[in-house]
Amino acid sequence: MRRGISTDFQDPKTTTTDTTLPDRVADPSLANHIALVDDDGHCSYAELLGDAMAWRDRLEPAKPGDRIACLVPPGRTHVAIQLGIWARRGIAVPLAVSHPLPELEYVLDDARPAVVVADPTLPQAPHLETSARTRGATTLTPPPSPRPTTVPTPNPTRDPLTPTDPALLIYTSGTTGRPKGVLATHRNLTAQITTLTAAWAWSASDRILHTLPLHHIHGVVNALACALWSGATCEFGTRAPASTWDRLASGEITLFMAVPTVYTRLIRAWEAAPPATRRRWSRGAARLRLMVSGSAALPVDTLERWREITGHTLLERYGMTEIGMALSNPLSGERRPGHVGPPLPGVEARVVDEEGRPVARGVQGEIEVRGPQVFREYWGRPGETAAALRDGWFQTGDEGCVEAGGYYRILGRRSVDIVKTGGYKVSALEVEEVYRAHPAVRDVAVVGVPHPEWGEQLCAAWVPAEGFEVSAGTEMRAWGKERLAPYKVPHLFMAVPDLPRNTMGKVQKTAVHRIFRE
Ligand code: MLC
Ligand code: AMP
Repeated sequence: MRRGISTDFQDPKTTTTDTTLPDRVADPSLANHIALVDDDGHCSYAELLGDAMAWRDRLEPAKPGDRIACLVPPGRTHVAIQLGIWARRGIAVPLAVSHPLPELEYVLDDARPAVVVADPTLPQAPHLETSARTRGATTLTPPPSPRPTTVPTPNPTRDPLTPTDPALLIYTSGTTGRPKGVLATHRNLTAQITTLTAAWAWSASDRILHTLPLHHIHGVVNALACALWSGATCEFGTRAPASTWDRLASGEITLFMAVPTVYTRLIRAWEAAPPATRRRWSRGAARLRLMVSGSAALPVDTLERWREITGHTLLERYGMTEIGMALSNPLSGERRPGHVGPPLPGVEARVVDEEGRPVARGVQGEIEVRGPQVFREYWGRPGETAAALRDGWFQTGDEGCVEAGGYYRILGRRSVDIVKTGGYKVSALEVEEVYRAHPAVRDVAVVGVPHPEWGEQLCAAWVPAEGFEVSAGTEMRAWGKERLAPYKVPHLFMAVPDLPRNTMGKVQKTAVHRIFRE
């Protein structure tokens, strides 16, 4: 039985590939270190574990391997629930707090959680609870703040967590329409985390400003899990650019990670600020040790402007929900603009042709990735899991090439129907399917058009149904927001008499692109 904070996790005195994130969090030497900072204050690793053990007990109805869904905003409660789920050997299914009910119900139907935890202050919570109960799940509500003091109690009858236990189910859009659940085991997560903590030299003296959502790996793994693994402090901040700048300039933050859209917004806020504020922000931000960009291509002019403002050359890296991070510019050494660097330690990557044969340096092809960080399966979709892997290599669907020094460059995507907007991946087919149900829509084609802020912006060309008036774009957006995640709703709508088609009758997406670009 373990000393110290909790007996539920293994002693991490020596970290191996079998050490799990909860083991690390339970390291007694961290007990008094600040783990998290959120709107309610800060908590130590001991307090976080106390909360986690209380959640382990509250999640009683769940058995090992059960899915437990969590609709709780980023902060101490969210993290404690995640650790409590793992203490029960359950699978954490983080739900997006920005999603409307139909998106959340889709995840309930697909993941079939045994327990759903919903924060009652969120507008979707009462409806989600009803939907969850209708589907046979138990619903739980976090206690209101301030939290009661929790005393961790060991649970000696519980089976210990094993590295091959499934840990995390993240929903991500794919080429086949509705989102798929990407299942990672604890061993996958350990591999994803340890390659980053080593490559970016995380330590217990780090403090990250965390402004990312917790239903995607950028926020869950790269920012939160790496901080907890390292015994560092994770501070949850707001997305408002001025408050982000103030925290970056505070002198307390050592690390920051964001998608390119956020850097673009921070640059805009800096340019609009008075000279004294600019000087304070720039001076303060220069003191961070590392700033990272990822989840979408970082435009070279954004990288250069950020360098002028803060003195930091953003470290750009490349990853994916299914594989964690695969390629990264170095912490020390050349961070090459427009490139995502060589493979991270422990990750194998290559570029292949249509037949899966590796191509020569400089030649464009599909990027494939192999290694212990690659996910276990698409939840409930064995056929799609098998199709995504070729001889153990995961086919990313991204096009790239390898250049001098082994640095990769991302050149595009195989499918025109995958769009990256503000760092979120969206399936154009899924959006089209939803809009086809609109009574005024006879047909619709959705594309991602290059955009200075969003990277790509979703645009929809639609054919009005006979007898219906053309709805305004704002009405179309409002209709979509009731059914889709906000970032899946096109920003631009254009009514057209017909969609451009080829001789086979297939919609020509490049022609639809042209409509919006022109
Ligand atoms: C919000 N909106 C978006 C959007 N986010 N539209 C398109 N794309 C997006 N990403 C909508 C809002 O609903 C709103 O509509 C309008 O745009 C303006 O919203 P906002 O309030 O200004 O946006 P905000 O809520 O601040 O969100 C912007 C953002 C967010 C950039 C902070 O999109 C975000 O957190 N992105 C990060 C996503 C992420 O973590 N990706 C990682 C995936 S993992 P209206 O009509 O109300 O005005 C991965 C692997 C890897 O990719 O390599 O990391
Ligand atoms: P997701 O499926 O949400 O995990 O998104 C993964 C996708 O984001 C990848 O397949 C890439 O298309 C894209 N991506 C991530 N990082 C980068 C980057 N640095 N440059 C270009 N695209 C990126």
